Amino acid sequence: MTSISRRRLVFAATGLVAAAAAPRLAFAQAAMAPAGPFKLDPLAYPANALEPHIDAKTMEIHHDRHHQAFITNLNNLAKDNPQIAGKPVGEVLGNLGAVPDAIRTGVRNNMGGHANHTMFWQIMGPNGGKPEGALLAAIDSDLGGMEKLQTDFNAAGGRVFGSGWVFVTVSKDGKLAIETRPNQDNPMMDGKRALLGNDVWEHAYYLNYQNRRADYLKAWWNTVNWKVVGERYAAAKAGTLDV
Ligand code: MN3
Repeated sequence: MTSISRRRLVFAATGLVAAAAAPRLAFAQAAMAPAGPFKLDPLAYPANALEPHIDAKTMEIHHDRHHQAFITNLNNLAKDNPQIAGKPVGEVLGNLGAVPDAIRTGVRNNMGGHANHTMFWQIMGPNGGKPEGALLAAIDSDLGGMEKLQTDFNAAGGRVFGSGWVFVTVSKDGKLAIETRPNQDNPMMDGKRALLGNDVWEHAYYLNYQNRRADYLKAWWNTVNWKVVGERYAAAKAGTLDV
């Protein structure tokens, strides 16, 4: 057999396998991501990029399954209520009273979850640097500096009973505060924005930390991307930060 015909055979065999596998793969992808206006953005870094602070398996399950579930639920809600996808997320969550009664709780939980997790993936990353400039000045003046921010934020996150989030919020005039929210509520629901936040639902840390939420809260600071947080701070003050 010449090398050309051998190559053809290999190609043909590979093509057969690919052809046989294609419909099933397409079906699996369709089942995971039904058509709809809401989409899950891929992580901007590999799932293992935040190790050892957050392990790759936790990142994969958290992003690909937990966040995807919010997207799937939103797309199901949008089938009969396409208006929920017609405005920026921050606008919908900022005026939940305008959402029909029948879907308000679903939108609150799932769009809140979508917003919270979109922010969460954005503000983490490898080689996160340090806060600088106007952001650092605001942390110093409003939160008593970086050390006090971390101590108070970790304490607040430790006090969340059940599932929820701990945030540094930013008000319209740029003032920072440490606040918590239950479930998937988001500061946009009362006219503020999340500058940064940490997920203290058990799914965010249980594989690696089990019941040691305090250790997770402490280690999590190593994952914060301060460049992105600085950009979010500028956008929040300019009124252009959506989620
Ligand atoms: Mn989560």
